[in-house]
Amino acid sequence: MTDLHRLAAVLDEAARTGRAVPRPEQDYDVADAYRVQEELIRLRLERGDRLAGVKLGFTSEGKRRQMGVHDVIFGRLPASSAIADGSYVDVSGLVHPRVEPEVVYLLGRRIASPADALAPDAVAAVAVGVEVIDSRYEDFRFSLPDVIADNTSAAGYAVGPWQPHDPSRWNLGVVLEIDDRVVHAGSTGAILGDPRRALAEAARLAAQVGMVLEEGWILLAGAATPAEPLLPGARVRAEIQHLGSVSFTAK
Ligand code: OOG
Repeated sequence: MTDLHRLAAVLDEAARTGRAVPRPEQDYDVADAYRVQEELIRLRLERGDRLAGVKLGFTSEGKRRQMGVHDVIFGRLPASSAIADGSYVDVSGLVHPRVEPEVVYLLGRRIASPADALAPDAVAAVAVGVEVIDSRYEDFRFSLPDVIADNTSAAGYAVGPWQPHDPSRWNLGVVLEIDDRVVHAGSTGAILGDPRRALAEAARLAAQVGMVLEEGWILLAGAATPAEPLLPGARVRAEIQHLGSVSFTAK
């Protein structure tokens, strides 16, 4: 466990300095990786941050193929990494950021078990989002435990205007644009085969690590398309059919 504590400190430092680190040499499993993630988040909360929600990763085939990883993963979203819709975002402190379009759910109740995720008031609203991911590992290369330990590469998230949740609209067109050019297009149906499964999946993974999802938190359901490098000056915009759009500019 000492080594795992050290890994959390190394990843925390890498995120704060924007300097990539080599992958750990030690072997550790997924359960240990979630312990590292918890410790990494504890360090942030100790510095005054709070949790705004959680995220899923590798929920679409496009992302799994891009990264060569095959299981759904779960990460935590510090409130300080929120990006206001329409704002300018300083990306100079990041290592090698990428962006990806997301479906975002607003939780309408506390979810302590996968059964709670099926309650009619579990989702209060839905929005289009953009996640900024930034692996703290050199060359954006990692094993499944490595990326879990690194809080699933989470680095920032922007959420568009909240919309009423209409569960019958689950298979919607998604585009990611950079500088008014479409760089990826897909469908929300690519997320777990149906994005309505995302909340139960998040509840299952949260329960495994002894975590409760709180009312008012957000859930990023995982990118529906591969990720795209984010360079300074880029104007990023994501749109989901019927949900509207969200944008920001990197500086
Ligand atoms: C891990 C994060 C993946 C998603 O939506 O699939 C993710 C990574 O690709 O570095 O957030």
